[in-house]
Amino acid sequence: MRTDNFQAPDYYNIDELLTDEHKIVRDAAREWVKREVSPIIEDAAQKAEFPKSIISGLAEIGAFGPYIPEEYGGAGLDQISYGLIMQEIERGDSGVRSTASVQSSLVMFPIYKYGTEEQRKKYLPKLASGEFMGCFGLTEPDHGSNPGGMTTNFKDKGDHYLLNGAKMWISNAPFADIAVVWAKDENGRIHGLIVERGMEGFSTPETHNKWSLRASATGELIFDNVKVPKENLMPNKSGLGAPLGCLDSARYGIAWGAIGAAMDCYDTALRYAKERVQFDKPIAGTQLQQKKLAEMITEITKAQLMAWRLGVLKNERKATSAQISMAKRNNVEMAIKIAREARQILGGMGITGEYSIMRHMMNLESVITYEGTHDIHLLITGMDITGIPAFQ
Ligand code: TGC
Ligand code: FAD
Repeated sequence: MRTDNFQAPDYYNIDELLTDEHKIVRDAAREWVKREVSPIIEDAAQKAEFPKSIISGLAEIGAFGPYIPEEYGGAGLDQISYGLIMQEIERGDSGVRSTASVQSSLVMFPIYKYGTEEQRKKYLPKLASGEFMGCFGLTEPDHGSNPGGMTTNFKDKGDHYLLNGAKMWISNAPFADIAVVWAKDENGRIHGLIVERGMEGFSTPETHNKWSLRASATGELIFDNVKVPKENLMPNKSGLGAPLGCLDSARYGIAWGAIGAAMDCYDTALRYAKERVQFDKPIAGTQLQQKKLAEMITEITKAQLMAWRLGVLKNERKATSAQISMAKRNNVEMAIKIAREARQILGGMGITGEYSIMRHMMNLESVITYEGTHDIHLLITGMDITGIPAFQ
C-alpha cells in the first residue's frame, strides 16, 4: 500500500483568498482522499475496476451536488467550494472525480434546473446520498463533438414515449440506476429524459480495454423501444443549450480538478528529485530538473488563479460559457504537460504503479478529450473573440 505524503503547493498564498468555509470543505475532502482513495486507487486502476466502496464517502464530503440546495439533499455550497472538492478528488484520481462530476453536474444539475418539483423530490436526495447513481447520455457513436446531430429519438405514444437509439462513452453507465438521456422528439427538438435501470429494452454494456480512467466505469446506453413514462421528461428547458448548460457546470469542475492532478504530479516529482541521488548529488540540484520543477509550479499557480477568479465570476453568475471553456482547456493542458514532465523526473520509477504520475498522465488523456475536446474549446474561444464560428 502506497503512503500518501501529499503536500499541496500554494506558491501565491491563494489560501488567503479563501473563506473559512472553503478551507474546511477543502481540507475535509483532502483528508478523505488521503484516507480512503490513495490506499486503494492504484489497485482499482490496475484491475480496471470502479471502487464502489468510495460512493458513501463521496456523498459524505459533499461531492454529490455540492451546490444543490440542502432542501434537495445537496450541500448548499458555493462554486469555489465545489471547485475545491473537485480539485481534491482529482488529486486522488481523475476517474473518481469523473464519477462525482457526472453525478453532480450532469445528473443532479439538469434535474434541479430543468426538472419538475416531483422529479427533484424523487431523485435528488437519493443522488446526493449515493443511494442512486446517475449517468449522462449525450455522445453517440457518430456524434461526439457535434452532439446536435444526434439520432437518438423518442415518439409520443399517448400515455408514454418510445425511445430508440444509442449513446457511447458514458461514464458510470455500467452501474448507474438512472440515466439523463438527450434525445430528439418528432420535430427534431432535443429534450432530456430520465431513464431508469430495469426499463424494458434499456441496456448498459461496459466498455473494456481502456488505458485511461481505468478506475472509472464507462459504457454504452442502448435504447431498444424503451417505454419511458411521460412524467420522466424534464420540461423546463429543451434544445441543444439544455445539455450544453450542464456541460458548463461540469467543465468548470474539471478546470479545478485538473489542478489537483497537476499538484499531485508536481509534489511527487519535487520530493523524488530531492531524494534521488545521481552523480553524487540530488537530481533536484541540477539545472535541467529545476527548470522542469520551476515551470511546473509557475503553471500550477497561474491555473489556480484562473480557477479562483472563474469561481468568483460563477458565484456572481457572471461566468460565460467561453470563459469556462478557456479554463477547462488551459488547466487540463497544463496538467497533462506537468504529468509528462514529472514522469520523466522519476526516470524508470515513473512508469510504475508505485507512484501516481503515470496513472494521472493516462487519465488526463480522457480529460483532455471529454466535456469538449481541446480543439473544440479553442474553437469556442475563437468564436467568442471573432464572432465567427469555425466548427464547419
Ligand atoms: P450552437 O449553435 O453553437 O449552440 C446551440 C444552442 O446551445 C447554446 N449553447 C450553450 N448553452 C449553454 N451552455 C453552453 N456552453 C452553450 N454553447 C452553446 C447556443 O446559444 C444555442 O442556443 P439557441 O437557443 O440559439 O439554440 O451549437 P453547435 O451545434 O454549433 O455546437 C457548438 C459546440 C461545438 C460548441 C458544442 O456542440 C460543443 O460544445 N461540443 C462539444 C461536445 C461535448 O462537450 N460533449 C461532452 C459530452 S458529456 C461528457 O463528455 C461527459 S464526461 C464526464 C466525466 O466523466 O467527467
Ligand atoms: P470526435 O468528435 O470524432 O473528434 C475527433 C477529433 O476531431 C478530435 O481531435 C476533435 O477535436 C476533432 N474535431 C472534431 N470536430 C472538429 C472541428 N469542427 N474542427 C476541428 N477539429 C475537430 N460523453 C457523454 O455524453 N457522457 C459521458 O459521461 C462521457 N464520458 C466519457 C468518458 C470517457 C472516458 C471518454 C473518453 C469520453 C466520454 N464522453 C462522454 C464522450 C466525450 O465527450 C467525447 O469523446 C468527446 O466529446 C469527443 O467526441 P468523439 O470522441 O466522438 O471525437
